[in-house]
Amino acid sequence: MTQQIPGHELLYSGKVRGLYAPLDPVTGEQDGSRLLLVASDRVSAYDHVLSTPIPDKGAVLTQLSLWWFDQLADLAPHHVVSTDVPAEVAGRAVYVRRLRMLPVECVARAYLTGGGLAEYRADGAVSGLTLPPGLVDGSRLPAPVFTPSTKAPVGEHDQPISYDGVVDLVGAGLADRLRDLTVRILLRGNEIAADRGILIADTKVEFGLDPAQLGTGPDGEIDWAAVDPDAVDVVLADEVLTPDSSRFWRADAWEPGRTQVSYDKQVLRDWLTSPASGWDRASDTPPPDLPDEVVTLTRARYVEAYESLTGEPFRPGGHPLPAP
Ligand code: PZK
Repeated sequence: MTQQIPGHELLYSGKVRGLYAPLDPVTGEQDGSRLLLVASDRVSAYDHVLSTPIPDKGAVLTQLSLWWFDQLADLAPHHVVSTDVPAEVAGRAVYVRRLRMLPVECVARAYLTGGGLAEYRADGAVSGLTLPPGLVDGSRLPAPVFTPSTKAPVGEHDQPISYDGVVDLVGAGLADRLRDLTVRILLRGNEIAADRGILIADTKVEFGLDPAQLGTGPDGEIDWAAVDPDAVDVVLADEVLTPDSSRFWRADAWEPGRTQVSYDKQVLRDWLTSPASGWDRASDTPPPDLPDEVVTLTRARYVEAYESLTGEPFRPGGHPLPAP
């Protein structure tokens, strides 16, 4: 299922990505300071990982994340160390600093939909924050809100938690840093994306701390609340502002009051739920293979998102053309 990479040991595999530890070529021991984060071409829809890959999806998302890290560099340091990766994952992997990850999924929402909308309909609030009345699916919020969740084990869904829940997990100082950084990242993302015709409804980011600044090694329990939040860098990790970590909408099609069209996955969802697929979403059966047209159109959507946002042509290897 998950790819083997010579000289690396697989540590975790998510639905569509894998995390590897590079091994010392002499001792065969893990290099405790770095990880290789690999994005595959797999795509998920309706809680299934589809059997048909989307060519170049892993490279598009990796290159887009790298571009965003650069756009966000004045807000937060990031974990990327090098893009010089093994040939079998070229363009779709990065070496990163091995951090101690904070046990919170940091979510911010600029528009109301999905789980946030469900909470609002039930309580008039999201993550304990009361919102104005009359909001509908797709409404822009008066200001982005921090709606964190706990990290669920692979295969399970994250559970929303209140801000006080984050304070209990990491202490008041780190909780405030996480909220502030997450909201600023979404604000900056939308400032940039708005000029390119894209709305970023919400996003999930993850942060880690440098073990060297904690006085601990790569393993062992950490009392997060005992960390002085002003004595450590809160490092932006994982991927950032990609279509897998965020909801992208086309600005010109935004119409509050209905489910918005997904920038990347709409073609795929429409086909899966059409009679043409022969698939019943409510059944326990896996979705069928995708037809070539759906694959081609979905790939084009990912490439279009990359090119619209960055203003640069997508190149699978991520390498600029040599100067003439
Ligand atoms: C880390 N994940 C999530 C991502 C997966 C799982 N820089 C880092 N240091 C230590 N740990 C992580 C990171 C990062 N990024 C990320 N889990 C741990 C994840 C991709 C594939 F299977």
